[in-house]
Amino acid sequence: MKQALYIAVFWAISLLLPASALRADDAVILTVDGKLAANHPVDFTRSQLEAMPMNTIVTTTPWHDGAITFEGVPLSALMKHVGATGNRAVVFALNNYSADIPVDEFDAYEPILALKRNGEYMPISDKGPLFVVYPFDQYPELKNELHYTRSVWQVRAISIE
Ligand SMILES: Nc1nc2c(c(=O)[nH]1)N[C@H]1C(S)=C(S)[C@@H](COP(=O)(O)O)O[C@H]1N2
Ligand SMILES: [Mo]
Repeated sequence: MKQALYIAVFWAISLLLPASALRADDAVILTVDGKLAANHPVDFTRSQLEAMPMNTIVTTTPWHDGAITFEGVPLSALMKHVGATGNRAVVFALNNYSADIPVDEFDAYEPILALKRNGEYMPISDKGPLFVVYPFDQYPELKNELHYTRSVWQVRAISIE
């Protein structure tokens, strides 16, 4: 009987919580696969990404007005975390867009996989949940079409080749 009561209580709590609160902690938002130390794909929830060293980039972009503060995981740190051994990262978006980025560039320019823009998580409808952001203002040589094509938003997966 006690067990039935516990089940009823958990069920009642789950109905009261907004779906987003339940999803935030256990939904996989990023999968990294390909040439990795582990011979299998590695999944990340938002909190697992946030447990990694985070970095902030303040920059203008072609898609926003004025300087924006982006916060997220440096792609170089993500590569170390998964033990990437390939030299090319193919970044896939939820809309099936993809772009190739040489892994070297993650060390050279320290782009981040941004989770937040001006302190707020980004919804899918506004370039979230993950957005490859380069420090364009710090390295003006990045302000070209090639690096705009590498600025993948709505990122869902990265394949190391
Ligand atoms: N998820 C996603 N990211 C994307 C794209 C896209 O279609 N989907 N287009 C890319 C390309 S080709 C460019 S040039 C830039 C700029 O896109 P815009 O011209 O639509 O602003 O975003 C890049 N990031
Ligand atoms: Mo483009």
